[in-house]
Amino acid sequence: MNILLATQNQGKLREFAALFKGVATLLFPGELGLCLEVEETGESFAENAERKAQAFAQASKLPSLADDSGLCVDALQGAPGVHSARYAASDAERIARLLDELKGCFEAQRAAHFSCILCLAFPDGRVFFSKGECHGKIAYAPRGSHGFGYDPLFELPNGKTMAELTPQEKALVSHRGLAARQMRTQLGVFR
Ligand code: ITT
Repeated sequence: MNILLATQNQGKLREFAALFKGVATLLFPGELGLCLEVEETGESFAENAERKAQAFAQASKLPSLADDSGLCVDALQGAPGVHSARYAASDAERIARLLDELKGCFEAQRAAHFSCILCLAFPDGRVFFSKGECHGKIAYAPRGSHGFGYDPLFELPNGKTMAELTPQEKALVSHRGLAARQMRTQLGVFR
């Protein structure tokens, strides 16, 4: 089955290529000369994932898989959440802003989780969802060089940040890995 990945995020693209290896043939928007800017005006990850998946499925006439994800911090009442990508202009600035907002927050107040909703949309309008969450806390300083986004600041229960995990280790525990495995199970039914 050919599936178009409805994302412009290079970090997500790399992870999906590994997560769906052998299950589906993934196509990337660039390969099809497709450049779509979908406004993420939804108030939930699910709404935004569906918006992106539907837009790409309609434009390409191919089954399209979108990921809407983000980091939810307890002490910030779930922020940055659906606004994670727009929290600041670059990964470094997003990390700096988060550290700044958590200044003075002790260990117990730094709980956070990554959330990921996947939506697979078919050109005929059918949509399928899967979900994954990964719980941990916000470190006091960034560590590690793997991954992308907030990974260097997200500390897992084993004491390592997500950016200190290899891509294979991240796939086993991450919000995206969990959601992808759930979607892969559903794809078994669709094939
Ligand atoms: P697309 O909409 O094109 O897929 P995006 O980066 O705008 O790309 P989102 O709106 O879903 O995607 O924003 C998710 C943001 O949350 C992302 O840009 C990162 O900053 C953060 N994020 C999501 N998953 C992450 C992960 O596995 N590791 C670190 N940060 C992550």
